[in-house]
Amino acid sequence: MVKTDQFYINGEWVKPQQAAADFGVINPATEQVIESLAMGGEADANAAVAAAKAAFASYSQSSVEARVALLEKLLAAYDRRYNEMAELMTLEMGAPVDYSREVQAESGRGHIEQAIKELQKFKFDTRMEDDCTLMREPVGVCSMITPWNWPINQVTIKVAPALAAGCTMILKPSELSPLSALLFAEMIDEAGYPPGVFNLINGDGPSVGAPLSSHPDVDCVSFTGSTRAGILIASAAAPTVKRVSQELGGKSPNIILPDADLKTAVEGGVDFCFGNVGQSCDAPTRMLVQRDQYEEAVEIARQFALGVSVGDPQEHGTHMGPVISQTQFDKIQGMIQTGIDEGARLVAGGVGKPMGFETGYYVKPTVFADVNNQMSIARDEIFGPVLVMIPYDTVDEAIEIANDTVYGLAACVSGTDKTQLEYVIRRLRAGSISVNGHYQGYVSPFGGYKQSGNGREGGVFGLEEFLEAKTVAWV
Ligand code: TXE
Repeated sequence: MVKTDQFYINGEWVKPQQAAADFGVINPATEQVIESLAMGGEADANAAVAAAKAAFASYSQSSVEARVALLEKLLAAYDRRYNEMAELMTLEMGAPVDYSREVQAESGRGHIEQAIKELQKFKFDTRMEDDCTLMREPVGVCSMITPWNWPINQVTIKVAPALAAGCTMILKPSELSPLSALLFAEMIDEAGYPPGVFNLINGDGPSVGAPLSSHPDVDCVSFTGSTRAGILIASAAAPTVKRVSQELGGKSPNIILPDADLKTAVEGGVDFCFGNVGQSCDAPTRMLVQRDQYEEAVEIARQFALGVSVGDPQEHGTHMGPVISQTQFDKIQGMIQTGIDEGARLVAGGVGKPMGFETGYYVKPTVFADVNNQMSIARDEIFGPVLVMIPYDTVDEAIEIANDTVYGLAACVSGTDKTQLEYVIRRLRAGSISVNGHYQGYVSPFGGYKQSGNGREGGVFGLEEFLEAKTVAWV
C-alpha cells in the first residue's frame, strides 16, 4: 500500500508539519474507510513550494535529451506498476476493475507517452521573420490541483507535459482519491527525478489548495474541478498575476440530426453519458432530437438505460459502479427529484438505489424526457448517470439550445450530410466536438469555452501551457 501518512517533498517522504485531523478515504462500493490520509496545511504547502523553487534553477536548464530519458524511466515505472495503479483507482473511486485497467490506468500511461513524443519534436528556439529569436522556456513553479473522477488521467495530463517543459511542481490531488497519486509519486521517485522537481502534498481545498494558488513563488496554477473551486482559485491567484489554467464543468449537448442512424446515435449517446457513472466533465448529458423522431429516440434511450447493469466494481464484466461519495450521491438524488418536481417525464431510473444495492453509493441509470432547456436538470452539471432529452424543430433551434448554457467544454453531433454537419460544428461554442461517435485521444487539445475554463491540455497544447515565450532581439 502507498504512504498515506506522508508527503513527497524534495525527493523524500516526510510527515506533515501541521497536525490537521486525518481524512478517512472511503471505498464508495462498501462505504468503509480504507485508509487514513494525513492532511497538510500552509506550512507543508510552503515547504513544497520552496523545494520546487530550489529545483527549478537546475531542472529548467536540463537538456531535452535528459528530460526525455527521465520521462522514459517514468513510463517504465508506470508500466511495472500498472496493475497496482488500476487496483487503487477501483478502491478509491469505484471504477469497475476492467474499466480501471483498460480506460482509467491507460489514460495515465497515454499522457506520459504523448509528452515524450511532443518533447522529442518540439522546437524550443525559432528564428522569427524580423530576425529575433523566439525561445520557449518553462513557466516556472507550478501548482496542480486535481479532482477524483479521472484521478490519474488528470494528474498525468498536467505533470507529464510540465516535466517535459522543464517546470517544477507541487501536486495536490483530491483528498477523495489520493491513493493513485501517491503511487504516482513513488514512480517519480523510481524514475530518479532530481529532488524538488515533483512534490506531492495532501489536504483539502481551503488548507492546501488555497495557499498553493496564492503563493508568490508559484508561477502557474493548473486546476481541474468544479467551476466553484475554479473561481476561488483564480481569485486567490489574481494578486500575484500568475498564469491560471482551468478545466471546469460541462453540460455538453448531443445533437442528433434527422439523417443520423437514430438507434446507433441514441445508444452511443446514452452510453457516453453514463460512462464513468456520468462523472466526466465532457459527458453529453443533453440529448437533442428532432421532434418527429423524439418519441422513438426516447424509447431507444429507455431500453438502453434499462439494460445497463449496476455492479460491484471488483467484479469483471461491463457494468456501472458507484459514484464517488455520499455527498455526490445526495447531490444526484436531489437533482433527480428536482427534475421530477419541475415536470420532466422520468422514463428510466429515478430516486433511490438500484435493487440489491443498499450499501455503496450506487445510482440508478436515469433518463428524463420532455425536458426544456430552462429546467435545472438541463442547466446544472449533475455529475451522475442522468440523461435529459430535449426535442427541437429546426437545426438552428437545436444549435441555439446547445449553446444556451454557461458551459462550453464539449459537444456531440450525429448525422450523414457533411455540409449540414459542418454547418452545426462551426456554430457550436465548445472546445471539442465529437462527430458520429466519441473521440478520446492524447494528441488533440482538450479544454473549454465560456465557464468550462481556459487553456488547453493534451498533446503539444498541453506542453505549451507550461511554456513562456521569450523574444531575443539581436540589434
Ligand atoms: O469538486 P472540487 P467536488 C464538478 C462536478 C461535481 C462538483 C463538485 O459537478 O459534482 O464539481 O465536486 C480542490 N482552493 N466537478 O466538490 O471542490 C479539491 O480539494 C483550491 C467537475 O469534489 O472542485 C480537489 O482537489 N483547491 C470536474 C479539487 O479542488 C480547492 C471534476 C476538486 O474539488 C478549493 C470534479 C479551493 N478553495 C468535479 N476547493 C471536472 N472538470 O472534471 C476545492 N479544491
